[in-house]
Amino acid sequence: AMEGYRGFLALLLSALLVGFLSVIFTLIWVLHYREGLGWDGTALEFNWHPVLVVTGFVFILGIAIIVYRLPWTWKCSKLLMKSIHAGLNTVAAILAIISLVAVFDFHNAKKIPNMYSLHSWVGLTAVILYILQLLLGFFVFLLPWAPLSVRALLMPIHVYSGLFIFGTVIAAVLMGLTEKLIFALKSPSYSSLPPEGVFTNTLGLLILVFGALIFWIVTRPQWKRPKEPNS
Ligand code: ASC
Repeated sequence: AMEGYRGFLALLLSALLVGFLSVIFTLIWVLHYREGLGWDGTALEFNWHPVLVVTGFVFILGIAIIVYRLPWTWKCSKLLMKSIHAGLNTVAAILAIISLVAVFDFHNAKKIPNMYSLHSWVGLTAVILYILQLLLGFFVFLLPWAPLSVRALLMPIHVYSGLFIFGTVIAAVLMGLTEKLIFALKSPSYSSLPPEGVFTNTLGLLILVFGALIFWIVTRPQWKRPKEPNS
């Protein structure tokens, strides 16, 4: 059990470090290599899109997925842990929605077409599924009214959907980084591997590694929260 605990801590600290670095890299990208942040219909407003997506939809969602795995919370009530899980996911959903407002607002101000790219289709699919997942989780698992039979039936779907959405977000992020670099890097072009290309490719790899660590942590059966007799 001690060995398992040390392994868990090593993986958790690695995930926190890589997730935190992903957020920092995104900030450095928009503040140093791009034009910075603002809310004025220009590229400064667009830049909120990657910042809010990586902070909310990648980092906070990743933490929300593994929050039941933290051994020191196992003596906390299930209701408290569900509230933390729901609260983190609500914050992530709000950031994801503001990130969409930023990009649509920027497109409309600049007369750039909306919803034509694969990035936008995959990303919007993830946001819609996430909102449905949040509502399902709230009404079925957090509020006390749903019978145990309904909870037991929907729990595997909730777990599967959560991981599917997380994976879909990471796929959308990688496509978004790619298309932004192809659009924005003209001279020197992306194909000549300028410093911004190297930096942002590295950001993409960090996000992929964060996803890999969260997926590993959450799929270890021995790291699951011990189940209470009547829940
Ligand atoms: C819940 C909860 C669980 C599951 C279980 C059904 O609401 O706290 O552990 O649903 O009861 O599998």
